[in-house]
Amino acid sequence: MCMESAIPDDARRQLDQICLADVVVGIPSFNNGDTIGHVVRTVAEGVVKHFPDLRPVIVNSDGGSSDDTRHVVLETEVPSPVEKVSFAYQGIPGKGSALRAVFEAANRLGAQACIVVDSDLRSITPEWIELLAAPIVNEGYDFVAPLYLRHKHDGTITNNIAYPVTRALYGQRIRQPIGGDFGVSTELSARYLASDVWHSDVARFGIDIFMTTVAINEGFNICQSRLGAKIHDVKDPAATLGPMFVQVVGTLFALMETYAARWQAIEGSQPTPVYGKLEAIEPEPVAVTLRAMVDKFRAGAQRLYPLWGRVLAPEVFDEVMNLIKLGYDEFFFPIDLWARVVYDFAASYHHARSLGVERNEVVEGLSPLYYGRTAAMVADARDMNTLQFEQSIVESQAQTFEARKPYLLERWQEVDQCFGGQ
Ligand SMILES: Nc1nc2c(ncn2[C@@H]2O[C@H](COP(=O)(O)OP(=O)(O)O)[C@@H](O)[C@H]2O)c(=O)[nH]1
Ligand SMILES: [Mg+2]
Repeated sequence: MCMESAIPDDARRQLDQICLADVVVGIPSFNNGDTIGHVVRTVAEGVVKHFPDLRPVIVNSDGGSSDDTRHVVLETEVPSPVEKVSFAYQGIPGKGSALRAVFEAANRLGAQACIVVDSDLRSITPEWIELLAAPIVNEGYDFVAPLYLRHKHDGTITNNIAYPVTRALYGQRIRQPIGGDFGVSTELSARYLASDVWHSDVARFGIDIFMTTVAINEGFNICQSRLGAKIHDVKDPAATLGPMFVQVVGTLFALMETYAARWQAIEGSQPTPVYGKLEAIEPEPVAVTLRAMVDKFRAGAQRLYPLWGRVLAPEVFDEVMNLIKLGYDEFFFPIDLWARVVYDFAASYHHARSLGVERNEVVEGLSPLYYGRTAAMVADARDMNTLQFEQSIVESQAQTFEARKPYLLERWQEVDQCFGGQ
């Protein structure tokens, strides 16, 4: 196990001077100078307002920003008794390494709760602090996942993969398994730190799915907290989500190996307790370029059809190849086909060696199909508001993934038999 510290020496000394904290609020950052000041101010206001008797420390764990992010954090005034620490973490560059340092700081300070919020948030309010920390501090939960209203074009990796697959595999409905804003107990953050995963994609954007999956499978108490709307610096999936997709899905598939015995025994799913009140708000619109996503799907098909031919079941392959002939205006990608595609890729990741493919090739090979499914989802949701989208698309897709779980089991075992297993 690798035990080196993710916190540089001078920051460790600073933490040792602070000595103790009850609640640590971690803020990972990488070039967020424009937005992080608001996040720091709001966090400080929230802890003082909602937990006046607790000792709070804000920990900014930065990825070596080239803008003024850390300067802004250090210059932002916070009320007493809030303490602030800002450092450039040590380790593989990525959000996961940033959080590793946050967890280490929380454990070093003996904090009973560690909450984390993103540095590009514009919709954060002081109440978020209460909503993320109170279930841990007052009610004994170990993991508080966020529950927010996001625009239908935001969170496409969540909606099309992370949520439906996590729910179908592990039987727990956590709507935002890679949300980014969350709370953890000391026991759970210590469990994360003890895992030998910090040289994998968990050190990057695999961190969120890792945290959620471990919390579910290692018997920790989980709830979701309603935070209202998530408004942050948005990314057009076609332009910027490629590396994140590979890191999230690679980690999701790797964890299917770890917890194979558990998910194979689970049928159906159960709701996760919810904390906080439902607010009726429409999140800010997020622009996406549907054509660019269809183009990525078509280009992927041209480049990757030999891989897709190995990974996909023959009838699934044929159905997918029929989609490349569709024009932009008629483009679709049925949910049931998408579920079988994802399950074929998950099973092929498991059996990569027997199939003569690399695991990372399998994960990367799914990415253009995700663009295809996302384009179709955007088209299907054209006239829908957030709630309609939630019910007609997200929920029904998640149900399809559950209903199709026998297909995954069959594919997982079928290849085992063909190739004698691994
Ligand atoms: N330290 C560090 N933080 C990062 C890195 N990449 C992203 N983050 C932080 O992680 C949070 C989420 O990143 P973001 O790009 O907004 O992802 P998304 O909102 O989940 O799509 C933000 O606070 C970022 O500043 C990185 O490489 N290093
Ligand atoms: Mg963001």
